[in-house]
Amino acid sequence: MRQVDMLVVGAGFAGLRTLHTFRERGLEVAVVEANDGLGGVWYVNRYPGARCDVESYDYSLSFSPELEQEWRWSERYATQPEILRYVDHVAERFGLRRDVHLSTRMTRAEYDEDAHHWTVTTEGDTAGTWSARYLVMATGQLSVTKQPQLEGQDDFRGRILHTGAWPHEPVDLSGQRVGVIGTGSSGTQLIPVLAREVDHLTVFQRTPNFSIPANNAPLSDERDAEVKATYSERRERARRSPSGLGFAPNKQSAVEVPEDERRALYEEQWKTAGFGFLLAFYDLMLDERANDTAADFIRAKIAEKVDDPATAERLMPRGYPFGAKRPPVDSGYFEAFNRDNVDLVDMRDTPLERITEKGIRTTAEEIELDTIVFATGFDAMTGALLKPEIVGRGGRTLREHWNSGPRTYLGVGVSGFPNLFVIAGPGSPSLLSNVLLSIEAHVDWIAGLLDHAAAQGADEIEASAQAEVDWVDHVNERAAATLYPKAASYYMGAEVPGKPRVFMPYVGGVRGYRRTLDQVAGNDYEGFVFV
Ligand code: N01
Repeated sequence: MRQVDMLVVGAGFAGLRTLHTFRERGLEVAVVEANDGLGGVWYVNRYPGARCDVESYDYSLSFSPELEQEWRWSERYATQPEILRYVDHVAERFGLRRDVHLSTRMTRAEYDEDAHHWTVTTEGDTAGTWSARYLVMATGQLSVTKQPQLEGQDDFRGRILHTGAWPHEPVDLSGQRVGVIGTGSSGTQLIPVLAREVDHLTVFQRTPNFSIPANNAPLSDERDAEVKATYSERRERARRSPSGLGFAPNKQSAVEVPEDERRALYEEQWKTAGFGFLLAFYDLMLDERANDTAADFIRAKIAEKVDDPATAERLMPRGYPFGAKRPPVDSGYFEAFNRDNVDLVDMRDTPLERITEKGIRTTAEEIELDTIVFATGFDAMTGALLKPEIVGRGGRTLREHWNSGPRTYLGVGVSGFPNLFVIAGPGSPSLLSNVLLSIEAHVDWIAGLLDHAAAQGADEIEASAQAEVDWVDHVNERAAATLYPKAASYYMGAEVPGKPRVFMPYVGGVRGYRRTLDQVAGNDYEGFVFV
């Protein structure tokens, strides 16, 4: 049995930051990673067009000023290969690789109540058993792909790909007839790029999306110098902002400003803000009338961009508030439908009946395809946490504990599962924030928590049952006061049939959440029990 102080599951940004931080603090840390490379989502989401929709300067690690200064991002929004190069650079620079066990999947973990440690089983290259005082789940929120099991799928003679598990070798789709199922962030990034490459592209849309233009651009040396001269202020602004993206919320209400002023502001945000468009007015996610003004604006933009009025109409989202499903940030998504080689199949009018040998049959026709791409997303937020068997106090599994939805205290600890910590998971701002900033905040806060335990000579840290109940209630109350629950989104667990419908991330914002974390720490980490 291998003994370590801390076993970290996952070698994406969260796992690597955890490894670095706790190794620096003198703990013996090992990371196990199921993939055969570092980078988590950025290692596997290699589809053409994949890029981050948070600005590069903000979607990067902040713990090392030297790292900040030496890395040169090339574009406002970095592509997946560039982010992966950054991950490799970070791993090299801080000597992280030596403690990462690749191609090694954690399958089971059981808490030993007498010894106060976790016994963890792994399969793969470093198969075996581990004993660790602390178990950190840095498994990501979007790492288990949702692979639809459509009727006839095995009959298809062509190739089936998934955006979230894209092959590592080059995929040449030129001259092919390709079908893409799914129009979330992955689909909207992929579609305009594929449209230029393939012979014919058919997009199968189930729910239209409110997509915002990225306005991506290369970063000049002047811009780079400007950001780097005041990087710490930029980071601080991000930490104090609701989303962790640094946008100061507009304190005006969308329904209280005169129409021409509102329109002018939307126009300006449309050209510059990317994801920040959601913060054009403070009440967009609070008041349906306010939200309608943004939704109408976006629908009008779709009408402007798409030449064929019937196609434009089918691409216009209706029936749920803008922002309640995570809005994609695109580069030429709607414009792609103006191409002669791109067709839209609206699955609300003509549902998909089955996959055939030759392609996809809808209720209206059979569409012949060489390749089908599933851009169908992930079992979000809880997928990777519930995949392995995690057995806590009294033999109770995490799956049992979470059978009506995820329950955490502050998104960090779980009652009944001592010394287990989750990074940027359910119950924290997580996917509603700049997740890199949220990851770093969690790692640093857990470091303080462990120091506090050490100062008391405690071997065991556990969220109390009451603290967890109160936090889950608070998470739900905050969500219920917004428009978020009004869409069938993956925030709500709606993406996987049968998954409990509860709102999973914390909508209270990065700034408010940080205040809560500070308060809890200041009150001797109240809500945690130290033994
Ligand atoms: O997945 P999604 P994604 N039959 O769940 C459709 C992050 N991300 O991979 O809406 C037919 O958003 C589904 O339809 P519906 C980002 O956080 C970031 O695109 O359920 N259709 C939807 O259209 C993002 O939000 C970047 O009706 C089916 C699509 O597939 C998250 O990852 C880039 C279906 C799934 O959309 C997930 O994005 C990419 C079925 N059986 C991703 N099942 C950045 O830029 C699903 N759909 C950082």
